[in-house]
Amino acid sequence: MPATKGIMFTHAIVRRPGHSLVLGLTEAGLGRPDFSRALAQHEGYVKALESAGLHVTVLPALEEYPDSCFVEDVAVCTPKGAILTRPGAQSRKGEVAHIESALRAAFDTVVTIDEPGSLDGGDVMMVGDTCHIGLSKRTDRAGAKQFIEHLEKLGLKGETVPVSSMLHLKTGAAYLEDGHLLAVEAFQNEPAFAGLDRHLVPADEAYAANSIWVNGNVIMPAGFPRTQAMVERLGYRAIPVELSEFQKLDGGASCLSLRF
Ligand code: CIR
Repeated sequence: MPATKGIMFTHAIVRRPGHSLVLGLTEAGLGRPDFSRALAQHEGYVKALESAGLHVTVLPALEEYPDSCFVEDVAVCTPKGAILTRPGAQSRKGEVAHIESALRAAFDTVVTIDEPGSLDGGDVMMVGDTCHIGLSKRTDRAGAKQFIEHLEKLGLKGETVPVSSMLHLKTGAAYLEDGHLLAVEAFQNEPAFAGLDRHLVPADEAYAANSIWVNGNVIMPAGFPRTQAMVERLGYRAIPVELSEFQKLDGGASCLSLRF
């Protein structure tokens, strides 16, 4: 396992999917998720986080918000404080109020992104003390500007990256610490990532770019053998988890938790 300099996570927050999950936003064209299978996959995901050493807080399902299990989008956790976001999708804006108390219990500093800006946590990828912020269909310049101002007050930095052809920045890129970036081909020549060692996932395994580093482990979707072999060659312990029902809603390994 590479000797990681820097962060170690101790906690994660997840939210159980509700039956309304089947009504979640999607552009994947893979059909509707099966609720029972999604619930079982979510339990497997929680076990994976625990096996990577995290204490996991499981929040109750919110039936009024079909996409609310994708907790990553409603907040960004940094070592210096948490930032509550203002999601770009109208149907998701109300989710933020429901995560606030869990974050206030864990962080001394909690700040907010306010109207008119919008920002989804799935567009924020932290590399050392710099957050790369995807400008996407969900995250706009006003949201990114507020976010960068918060980061600077916390002693961190932020810079924007254009994101097209995918939902969020982390739909197609995962920082695995130690200078390693797992990414889809679209980010092959992205100047913002010039200082990182890019490991490109095969085009037919693009979904596996949405993976997460957790304390030397990489939690990744099951069924992507070449990406898994690449991750293992880099010295990480790969933890594959079944995520097919969340893939149907454009969500993956990073979207389902907040790690800190
Ligand atoms: C959405 O469209 O908002 C959800 N169906 C999927 C969110 C996935 N989140 C993420 O990539 N961080």
